[in-house]
Amino acid sequence: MTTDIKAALRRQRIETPSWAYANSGTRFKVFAQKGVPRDPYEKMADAAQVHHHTGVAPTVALHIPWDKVDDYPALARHARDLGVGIGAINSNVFQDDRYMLGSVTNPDPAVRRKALGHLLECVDIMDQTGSDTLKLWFSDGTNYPGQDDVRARQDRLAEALQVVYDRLGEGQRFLLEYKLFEPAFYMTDVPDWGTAYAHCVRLGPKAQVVVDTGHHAPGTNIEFIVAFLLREGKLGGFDFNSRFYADDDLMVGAADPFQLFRIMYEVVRGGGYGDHVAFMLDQCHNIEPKIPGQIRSVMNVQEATAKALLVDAGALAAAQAEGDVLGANAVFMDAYNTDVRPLLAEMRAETGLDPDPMAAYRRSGYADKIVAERVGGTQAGWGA
Ligand code: AOS
Ligand code: ZN
Ligand code: ZN
Repeated sequence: MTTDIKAALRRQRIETPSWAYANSGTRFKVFAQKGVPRDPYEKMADAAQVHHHTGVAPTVALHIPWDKVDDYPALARHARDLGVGIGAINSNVFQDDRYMLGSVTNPDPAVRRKALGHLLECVDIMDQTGSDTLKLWFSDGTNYPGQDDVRARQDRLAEALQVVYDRLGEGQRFLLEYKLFEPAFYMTDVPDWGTAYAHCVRLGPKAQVVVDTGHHAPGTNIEFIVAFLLREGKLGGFDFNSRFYADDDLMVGAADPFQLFRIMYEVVRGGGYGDHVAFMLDQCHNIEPKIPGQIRSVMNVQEATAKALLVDAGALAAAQAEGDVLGANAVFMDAYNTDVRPLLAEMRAETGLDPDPMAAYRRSGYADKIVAERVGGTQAGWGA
């Protein structure tokens, strides 16, 4: 059993986001850190460190235009030379003045064309980098009742999604992300999984839903959404993070490790623990150092996964069939309450990694090296 679990954990792939290595903050203050990358090439180098020490983070998500370069194949080659690949391409139709009233749902057709042009450019970048996944998040929505026609906005969204869908090549897909609120306050055009799901179902198999764990109302049963989407073949992946209040983008598994376990259990139970559900991190490290922040997050996902894999499926099914409420719950909690850190340490050692990735990174001297080397130029920041 432990051998199977270790083998499954060895196969896990967790994608880190390029923007996690850049400076970030709140609308009140960005606290710049020394040694932060100055361009996408340096972001790839930092991501490679996370993979080097954990062994399970072989891809990096790009965000366009934050990671805009002249030569995408060269960026992909650079990443490959460092031991990592390009993961999902994240589009950005929320930072241009013209998107004040929306991007693909904007009442002005010229603005809609501009937004669509960007999304198509992102598919071009997928072609050039070998990425197979486009991640679509729209900040579109309205602030006041009556501000725009809610129904017409859905039509405009569907129209744009169809064009992007038709442009996807063989082996490419897009993931549609939903978010309850923000930046729009009254109405968001893709506010929940149901909306994202309905659009994806209409489009076909290359359109799937991505669950950003921070994008729900407090108390939402996210694992139910996961179970449902998996059952329908529509769960494309996760943007993992933690929230206390809203879209806080804190380290995954930090605020509510039990929730992360429950989510991972449904992933395992629903057969989503394979290649097609992408485990991506979508986090910002505002006050903690970035590379170890990502390493910690990867380890948190691994721990939740190990616990999910430990659930005794036979004993659970038997207790459930007998209507043994307390027995079933005990089987579930036994797995959650198991300390899986020794198992993970063992698994890492068996693959030639240091059993303690955090300590290994600290000892590596990489943090001091980038502080010394990365002088001059402009540090990358969230949004630039
Ligand atoms: C925004 O709230 C979403 O989480 C998106 O995934 C976004 O593109 C990403 O967080 C980068 O800002
Ligand atoms: Zn996200
Ligand atoms: Zn978010």
